This record gives sequence, C-alpha cells and structure tokens, in this order.
Amino acid sequence: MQPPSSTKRSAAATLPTLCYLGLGANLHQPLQQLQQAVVALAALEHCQLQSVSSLYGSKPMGPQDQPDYVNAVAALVTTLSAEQLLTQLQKIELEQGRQRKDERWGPRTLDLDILLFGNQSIDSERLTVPHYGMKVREFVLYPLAELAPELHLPDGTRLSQLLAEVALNGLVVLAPPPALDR
Ligand code: A4P
Ligand code: MG
Repeated sequence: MQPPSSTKRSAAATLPTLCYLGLGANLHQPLQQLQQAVVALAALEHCQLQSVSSLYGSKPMGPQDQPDYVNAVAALVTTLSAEQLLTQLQKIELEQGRQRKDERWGPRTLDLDILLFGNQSIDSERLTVPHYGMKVREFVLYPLAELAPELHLPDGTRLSQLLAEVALNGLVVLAPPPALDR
C-alpha cells in the first residue's frame, strides 16, 4: 500500500507558495553577484525558480558614500515555510561573502529579502512580510512590476498604485534577465 502522501512530503512545510524575493548587491562585482545568486536560487531544494527580472542599477538608499547597487526581483515557488526559506537565503548570502556590519543600510556583496510570501502577512522574530520597505523602494517596485504587473499586496494595495507614487530616482536597466537553466 502507498504511504499517505503527507509522509512522502515530510520536508515540505507548506503547500506550494509563490513568493517574490528582492536581490541586491553593491560590492565585489555586483552584477556577477546577482547572476551567481540566481544560479544558487535555481538549485534550492523544495523550490522552483519561476522568473527573474532584468538587472537594474540603483542609487544607494541610506549612506551615500557607497557604490551604486544592482537590484532585481525573483519569483519562486516553494514548499518550504517562510522561515525555512529565509534560512536558505541567508546561507546563500554567506556563501557569497556577506558580512553583517553595524552600519545600517551599509554596502554588501549580496542581500536576499523575502518581499512577499504568497498572500501572507508574517510578523515574527525573524521575519516581517511583506518586507517593511518594499512599498517605497523604486529598486523593488519596478523589477517586481516586470514579473507581476497586476500584483496586489496582502493589504489590497495595487502595485500599479505604488509605482505611480514612487519616482525612478535614477533607476536604469543594466542587463536583461539572467537565463534560467530548466
Ligand atoms: N528580516 C525580517 N524580515 C525579513 C524579510 N522579509 N526578508 C530580518 C529578509 N530578512 C528579514 O537583515 C536583518 C534581519 O532582517 C535578518 O536577520 C532577518 O531575520 P540583514 O539582511 O542581516 O540586514 P540588512 O539587509 O542590512 O537590513 P535591512 O534593514 O533589511 O536592510 P534592507 O532593507 O535590506 O536595505 N540601496 C539600494 N539602491 N538597493 C538596495 O538593495 N539595500 C539596502 C539594505 C540599503 N540600501 C540599498 C539597498
Ligand atoms: Mg536583508
């Protein structure tokens, strides 16, 4: 007899959930950092990388004495819980040389943020979802709109409404979406 399907999916904490991730880097060849991060995301267990936006150049938010950033957004379907996914993202950050320093919004080799996790609102010790800054950051909203122009946030806010309120602030497309090996 077949075991119940729940035992076969022991590592799967949730039903498949579509989430959106913010990728950012401004140290040590940031364009390549993002391309390498996309390869790492595509290799994550219990995850299926769906699409990645173009790679954008953006002006630093926070301290201005740091290089411009490269930013992108990725769409990923996962059966991990949001906290399990965060753990995997932090591993990738560390593998790419991320050092956490005291300076708020300081430079980094790679930052991976969970912007949205399905339609869930999460407020735990490790996670705030939707990401606390996403509604006002041009380097999140424009790449996200490339992947999901019709998106609504869990509170009902339309992405198109947010785009109308947030200026480009020097945001430019640097490179097309990285190719996904399928
Ligand atoms: N955490 C809570 N919620 C989340 C979430 N939704 N996704 C916690 C990811 N992490 C979340 O993060 C600190 C803690 O946030 C984590 O341990 C996790 O438990 P971190 O990555 O160690 O630190 P951080 O990224 O420096 O902090 P913060 O405040 O999240 O910074 P942001 O908001 O990521 O901003 N300018 C441009 N142009 N482009 C950028 O991408 N990024 C930043 C950093 C500054 N300026 C930028 C950019
Ligand atoms: Mg972060």
